[in-house]
Amino acid sequence: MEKQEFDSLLQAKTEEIDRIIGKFLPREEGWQKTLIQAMNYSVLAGGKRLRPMLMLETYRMLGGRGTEIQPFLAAIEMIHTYSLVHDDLPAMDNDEYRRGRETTWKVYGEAGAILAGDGLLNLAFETAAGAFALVDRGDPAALARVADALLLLAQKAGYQGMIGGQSVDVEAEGRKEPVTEAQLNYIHRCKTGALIVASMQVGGILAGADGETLRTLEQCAEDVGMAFQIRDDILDVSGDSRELGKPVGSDEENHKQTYVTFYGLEEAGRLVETLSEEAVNTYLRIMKGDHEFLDHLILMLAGRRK
Ligand code: GRG
Repeated sequence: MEKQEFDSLLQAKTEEIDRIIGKFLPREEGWQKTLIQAMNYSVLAGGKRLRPMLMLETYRMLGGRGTEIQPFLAAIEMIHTYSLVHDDLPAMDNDEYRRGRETTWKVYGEAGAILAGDGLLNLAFETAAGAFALVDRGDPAALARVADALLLLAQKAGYQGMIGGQSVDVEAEGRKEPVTEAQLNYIHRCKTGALIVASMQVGGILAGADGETLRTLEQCAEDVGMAFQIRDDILDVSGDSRELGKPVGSDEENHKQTYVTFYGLEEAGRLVETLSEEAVNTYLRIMKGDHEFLDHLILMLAGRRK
C-alpha cells in the first residue's frame, strides 16, 4: 500500500470513527448541562482515535460485520479520554494543554474535570452495555460475546490494568529512589498497554475469535502498547509541541524516568522499531483475514510525530 493510499484510508476511517463516537455522546441540555458540555469538550477535542481504530480493524480482520462493535468503539475512546482528563488535573500531571486545547480542568475547573471524567467512565459502560440490544437476543453465543467483551474492558481499565499502572506511577513519583526497569515495565504495560490490549481483544472477542487467536492478539497489542509508550517518551524529548498539541519536556521537568533515560534516545528508537516489526511480522502475519491496513497503521505509529 502506497503512503498516499494509506493516508486517505486513515482519514476516512478516522472520520467514520468520529461519526460513530458522535452518535453516543449525550445532548447538552438539562440541569447538568455544564457537566455534559465538559464531557463532550474533551471527547470532541480530537485525538488520533487509535484505540477504536485498532478495535474496529481487528474486528473486521477477523470477519466481524455487525453493529454491536459500535458502542464499544465509543466506550474505549470515552475511557481513554476520561483518563487523560484526570491525568491532566493539578493533583496528577498539572497539564494545561492537551489535544491542542486548554485542558478540561483549565476550562471547567478542577471539580468540573473530576466530574466530567467520572461521567465519561460511567457513560462508557452504559454505552457498551447497549451492545446487548444490537445482537440477536435469541443467540446465546452472541450475547456471551458481548458479556465477555464488557468484562475484559472493565478489567483492563481498572485496578488490574490502566488505573493499576497509573497508581504505581503516581506512587513512584512521590518516592526519592529511582524506579527500576521492572517497575517501569509494569507501569507502562498497565497504564498504556492495557487499553491497547483491550482494544484489539474486544475486537477479537466480538468477531468470535478462538482462544489461541485472542492470545496472539494480546501479544501483538502488548508490543504495540510498549512501542507506543516508548515513542511517547521519545516525543517528549524530541517532539514538536505544536504538532503534539501538548507541551514537550515535561518528563525531564518532573524528573521522570522513562525509556529514554534508561536506554538513551537511539536505543529507545531501535526498541520501538523492533517491537512494531514483531507485532506485524510475528503476530499479525499469522492472522486469517486482511490486515494490510493494520500492518501499516502499526508501522506508522512507530514513526509518529504526534
Ligand atoms: C488517571 C486513571 C488515570 C489514568 C491515566 C492514560 C493515562 C493514565 C495517562 C496519560 C499520560 C500518558 C502520557 C500516558 C501514556 C499513554 C498515552 C501516550 C496517552 C496519550 O494517548 P494518545 O497519544 O492521545 O493516543 P490522543 O489525544 O491522540 O487520543
